[in-house]
Amino acid sequence: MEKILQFPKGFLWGAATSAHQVEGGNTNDWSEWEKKHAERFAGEAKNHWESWQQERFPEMFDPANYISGHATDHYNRYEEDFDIAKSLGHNAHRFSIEWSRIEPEEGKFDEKEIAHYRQVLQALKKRSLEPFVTIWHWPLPLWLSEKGGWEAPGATMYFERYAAKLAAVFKDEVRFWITINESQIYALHGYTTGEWPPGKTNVFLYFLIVHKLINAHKKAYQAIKAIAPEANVGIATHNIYFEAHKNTFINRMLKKAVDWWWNDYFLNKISRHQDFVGLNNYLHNRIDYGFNKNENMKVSDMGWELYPEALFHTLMGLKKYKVPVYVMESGLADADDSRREWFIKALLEQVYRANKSGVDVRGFLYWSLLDNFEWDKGFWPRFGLVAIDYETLERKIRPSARAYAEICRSNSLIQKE
Ligand code: IFM
Repeated sequence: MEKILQFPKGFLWGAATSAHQVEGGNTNDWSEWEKKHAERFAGEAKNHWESWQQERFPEMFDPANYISGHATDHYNRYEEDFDIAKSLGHNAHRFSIEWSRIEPEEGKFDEKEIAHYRQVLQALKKRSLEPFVTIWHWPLPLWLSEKGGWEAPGATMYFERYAAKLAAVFKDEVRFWITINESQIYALHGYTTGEWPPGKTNVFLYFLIVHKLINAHKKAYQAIKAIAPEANVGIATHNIYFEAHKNTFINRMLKKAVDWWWNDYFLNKISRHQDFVGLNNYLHNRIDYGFNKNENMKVSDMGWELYPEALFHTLMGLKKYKVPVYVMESGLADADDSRREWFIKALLEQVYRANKSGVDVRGFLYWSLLDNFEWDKGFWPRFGLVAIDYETLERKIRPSARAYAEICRSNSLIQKE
């Protein structure tokens, strides 16, 4: 038996990227961090990954894997990449603007780079791809990291000024602004585990930075709306489905606590300063008198559980905010493309289910359009609809991308029962 799941008219379909992960040639606090830590990351890989991962991805032992370098050279090849997106039936695309390019020196905006991103936006428009523009997807300009990054007294003001500049120069081209990508993940890795720049392990700073980011979003929201009142402004939140296994009292209480802090705290604080919620969802965390008690029946190359229902539950958790929701990221690392088609279809069944259950989901952006630089993991995880040969920079469309294209083009999914 087959059933056709029809998505709402005007639903936005596409994929996402971020500047530092695909552009190449960036100089910022992340590129400095890479140079300092590449040898260590390569040396530590044997303790971090299971033997099946070490066998399949020996690149993880090579320090070069951890240097973003020319990445996919998307900075120069965006036209070719958008042609591919268009050929795959996409009608939307999410990307980020690199702060260190726009403001390489404190208070000095680079007109050449502004012109570059204008061309990027025009290239999207020419192909009828609706841009979703992320203002900040993690790296900081060197001048700001030298002042202490988000700890610097003026950090919120610097961000507001940068966001206002983007709104002023691109107000006619951009309808959807995402101020901050995954504040939770940034604060966690930068300030508690110390795995990411600035490499701090200080819980006090962690809470301080979360609150600075809340403030930064609110200020940027107000600045953008003052310049472009019609613009839609929100964040991309990294929400996790915390499941209280067997519904016991203790598991329910643990779930309540982590939902409150991880999934809802930031969104509650900005609830009067958002026109939509952007959801990034990858994770399910089963609570059974402790966290991460997942069954892991199916996993991605990174060992993350493939549990599509997590997307339904995280979407349902956003209903209370009473604004439209866009899935800004969901996807998997799957180098041999053996699970991607199944996973995308299973995710979309959950989006459909959430829509039917009253969540106003208006778009789905797969992570990612291209294979890219996965931060401290480097290049070996392959998230792309399009495979990149990092030697030749040749692009190859994966079969799963063609299956996703049929869904995008028909605005529907055939469900086999
Ligand atoms: O690659 C990242 C992206 O930068 C933010 N969201 C999660 C993705 C996969 O880890």
